[in-house]
Amino acid sequence: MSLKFVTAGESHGPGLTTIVEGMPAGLALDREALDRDMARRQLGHGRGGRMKIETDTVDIRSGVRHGKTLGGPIAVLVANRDYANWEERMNPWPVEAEIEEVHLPRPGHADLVGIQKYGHTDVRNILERASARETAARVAAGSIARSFLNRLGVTVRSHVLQIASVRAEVDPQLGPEAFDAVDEDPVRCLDPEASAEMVAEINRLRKANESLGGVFEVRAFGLVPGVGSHISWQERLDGRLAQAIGSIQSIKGVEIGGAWDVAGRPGSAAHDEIFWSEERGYYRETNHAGGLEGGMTNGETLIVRGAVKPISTMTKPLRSVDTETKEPAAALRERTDSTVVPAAGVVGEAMVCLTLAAAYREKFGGDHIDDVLAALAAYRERIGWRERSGRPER
Ligand code: EPS
Repeated sequence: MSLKFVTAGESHGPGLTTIVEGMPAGLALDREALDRDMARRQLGHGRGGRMKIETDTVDIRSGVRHGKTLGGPIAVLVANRDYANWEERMNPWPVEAEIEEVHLPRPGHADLVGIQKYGHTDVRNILERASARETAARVAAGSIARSFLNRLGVTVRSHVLQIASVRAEVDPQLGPEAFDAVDEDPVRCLDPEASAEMVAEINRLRKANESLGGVFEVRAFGLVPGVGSHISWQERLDGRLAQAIGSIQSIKGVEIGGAWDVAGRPGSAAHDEIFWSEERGYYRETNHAGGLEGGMTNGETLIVRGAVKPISTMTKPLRSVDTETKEPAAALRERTDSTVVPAAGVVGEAMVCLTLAAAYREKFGGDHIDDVLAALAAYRERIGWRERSGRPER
């Protein structure tokens, strides 16, 4: 059994679509919980005017009946309300009006390489699909995956570690409950002092027409050991997570656990020593590995981070070239966000949920959710696994 998902849609087209295939039957989905994830992706100080236009919700078109999955592909639509303002420019069919082409590629965006590769003259044919608007569809799919994981006792959370040069101090041992109020913080940061500095930095750099990058962290609690595998490169969960996080728009780096720090330590200070007690079974007192050893979960909290580059649409555009005249020109200047790091954390959660859900589907199989739960219980019994901090919510 495998879990797959695909997204379709352009930023200013009629809407986004995702199809999630491989969910077991009988899984309860909560419409409000799905819409809550959609709204969480729209949060964060530093977003632009577009977020005032959109109120993203999931419109389920197949695969679910009376709130439970049927076992078939689940199709979800997310409407683009802004399409009303773009109906001529983005219409799937020919229109009467003369539509001006975009010829000013932005450094850092897909614009220039995209028109070369796909043979377009209009940069809009590239930027519409390359846009991070697509992440709304990923979050819809990820929220379905999250519902599945929650039933298996797995909780996935995120927070912002850094915006521009401001870095938060966050205890690596925090449990899932520490994240309960993170969405109430303007930049989804757990360190109030750093949060205030991040907001000030966004305000300062926004006035200077700058965009800002940063780092988010995703943690998954309640995982059993042995999800993923050491036996082949495709099955190594660290590699799969790196691909999933690295595929998010604007991500330029992925870190598992404290990887960049660990790289500079001697071996004796880099690994998580193994202990055993009657009450806890096997456990560790540190988690430098970020919950992964040999491409498999080891039962500790999974920790994965994404480095987000500053958004490449600039209000004070960088130098570029007009692709028609080949003359020097300022890059395209469009309405934009100053920073998306808080939202990127929510997208990171979605990608981690989808990756973990896929690995759980492969390991435990099952056509009905009760089959999955029975297989999981039998496995936990076999390895003598004790309950950990995951907290089923819905
Ligand atoms: C984006 C540009 C902005 C963002 C958009 C991603 O869109 P617009 O040009 O319409 O203002 O708001 O993100 C979203 C719409 C979203 O839902 O996250 C880009 O160029 O990538």
